[in-house]
Amino acid sequence: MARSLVVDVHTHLYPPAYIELLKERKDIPYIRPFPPSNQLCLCNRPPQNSSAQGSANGSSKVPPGRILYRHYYEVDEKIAFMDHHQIDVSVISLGNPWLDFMPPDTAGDVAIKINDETNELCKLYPGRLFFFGALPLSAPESIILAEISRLKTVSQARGIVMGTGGFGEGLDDPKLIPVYKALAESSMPIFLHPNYGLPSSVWGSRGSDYGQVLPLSLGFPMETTIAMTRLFLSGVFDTVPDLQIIVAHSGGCLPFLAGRIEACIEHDKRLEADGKLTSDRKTLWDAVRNNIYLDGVIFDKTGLKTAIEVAGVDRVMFGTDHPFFAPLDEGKTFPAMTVNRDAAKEAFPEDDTESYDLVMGGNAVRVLHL
Ligand code: 5CU
Repeated sequence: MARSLVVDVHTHLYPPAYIELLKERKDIPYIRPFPPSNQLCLCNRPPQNSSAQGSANGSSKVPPGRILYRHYYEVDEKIAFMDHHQIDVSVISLGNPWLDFMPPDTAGDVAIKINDETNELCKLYPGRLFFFGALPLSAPESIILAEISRLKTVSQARGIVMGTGGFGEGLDDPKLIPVYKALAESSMPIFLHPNYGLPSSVWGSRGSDYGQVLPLSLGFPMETTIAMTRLFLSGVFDTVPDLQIIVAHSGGCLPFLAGRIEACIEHDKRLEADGKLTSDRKTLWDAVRNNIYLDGVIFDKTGLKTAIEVAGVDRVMFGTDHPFFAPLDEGKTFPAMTVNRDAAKEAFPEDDTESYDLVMGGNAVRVLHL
């Protein structure tokens, strides 16, 4: 029997133009070597502990950020990874922090350059590569809206990728409504991904002893959870009912905490006084089943089953987070692929291949028109 398509919706590529941009920078995000090593490192997010700060000053054994291996920027490495892991199609996205740091006057042109370059890379492998475009969020609104309408005509684009910062005030910022409306009208989903984590004080004075574990395993998902909860509370899904968001890392803690968030809403005097607790209000459960998709990058069947139970089997999509989570032994097989695939296998009874196929690719093909 023919194997169903496997689609990876959470997989990053920093195209060459972006790499060049980061090499020219002195502030994070940047790319540079940390002597005595001459290997280039990608420092893409603020250091969240003193060890990262120390190594940025050259005083730690572990260089900050990630060593910039070819698989971060070479499209043939992406295809080799896909072939090795039997991934048929990838919807690539620029990795964090996207274009968040760009000066307002150049962000628009850089977005066009990066998006067009990514589109050309995708076209080299017909049927196998699509992408989520990057938006020039620091530019004036007219430039952002122009890039959304342009992306609609770019052959391999299937939505946009963005972080939780928005214009700097988070995703519940009313100034973002025109952007959300334009995306909804263009049927372009947002792939929402974290970058900034939580304030480093949260990790305590010994946080650096644990490498990147705390910011990556807890900071990233909590950042996403808080951003999505604020977005929901602001009523964006009422104002823009067709907005669709694919949330990274299975929605952070959103599936697990949805009941508690709802209970807090139902017991809130301020929301009641503001007339927000009407019987026909859109609940978080409604939003998760109508506006939100979750990727499957959660690394275990327990989290994945919760995501599927909360969002529905038709709203969860497999991902790998490649090239991040590279094996420490530099081997070819990425556990980030096999563990997430196995979680999907274990989430369903063995004979329920239909559900497995939906999560592994069917949902992405349907939703993203692949
Ligand atoms: O491991 C990391 O640093 C990251 C990152 O920065 N971005 C991402 O998408 N995954 C892992």
